[in-house]
Amino acid sequence: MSHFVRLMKKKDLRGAGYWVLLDPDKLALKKIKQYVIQALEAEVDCFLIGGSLLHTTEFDTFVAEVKKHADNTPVILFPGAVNQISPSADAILFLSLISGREAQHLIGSQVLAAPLIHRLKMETIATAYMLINCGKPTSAQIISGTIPLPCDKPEIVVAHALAAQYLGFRLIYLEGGSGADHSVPVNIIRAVTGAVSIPVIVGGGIRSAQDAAEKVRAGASFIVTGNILENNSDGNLLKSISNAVHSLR
Ligand code: 1GP
Repeated sequence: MSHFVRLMKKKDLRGAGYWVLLDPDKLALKKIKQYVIQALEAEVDCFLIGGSLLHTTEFDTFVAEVKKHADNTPVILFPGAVNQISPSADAILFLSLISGREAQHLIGSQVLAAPLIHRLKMETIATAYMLINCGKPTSAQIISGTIPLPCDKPEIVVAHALAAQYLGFRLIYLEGGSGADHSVPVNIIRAVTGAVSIPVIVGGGIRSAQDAAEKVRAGASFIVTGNILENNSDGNLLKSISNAVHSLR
């Protein structure tokens, strides 16, 4: 069974999925075991690995270390660039930044990555990635050189989401940006999930169980958090978000 199917089955079972993003630039390698165990104790459904930049020379080691401690929880690449591919991962979100009009992020990087992914026989999950303006300029926006979609124009976001579905993407990712002032507004999520039938991931700026729960109630299939892992050493916040995500619908 593919990892995509496993994630979908788990989501159907638990109401929604809770995914945790591990950014190799933000998390020290020697603390990975502790972070992964904390996340597993919170019963997260998937580990994403990636970031807008890559300062570390130890990307492969980082992914292998996560995989070593992740038990059966999938470890999936969420690459900010072509240099974030590792054979240790279970699968890759094969992203296209469809909120922008910049050819390199729509198709250029994907062409560069494809032969390596083919050689690794890695599972790909075609994901339409959309940046939504959630307050302040984010790393993803600056590094990609693209303008995020306005958060007060749901019809524009819906048009992009529909185009993604018609193009055959398997997932839509609504990204507020790591550390965003506020998370993607629920009216945007409701509008998108009301229009498309493919699952929607929401991430960026989610810092409370209540916020995560609202996203799921609005129709999000998967919730992603990143920053809170390194900022909450006791893991209680992770647990409360996980409970909220898994106890709805
Ligand atoms: C993943 O960018 C997010 O979509 C992570 O955002 O670090 O704000 O949780 P945070």
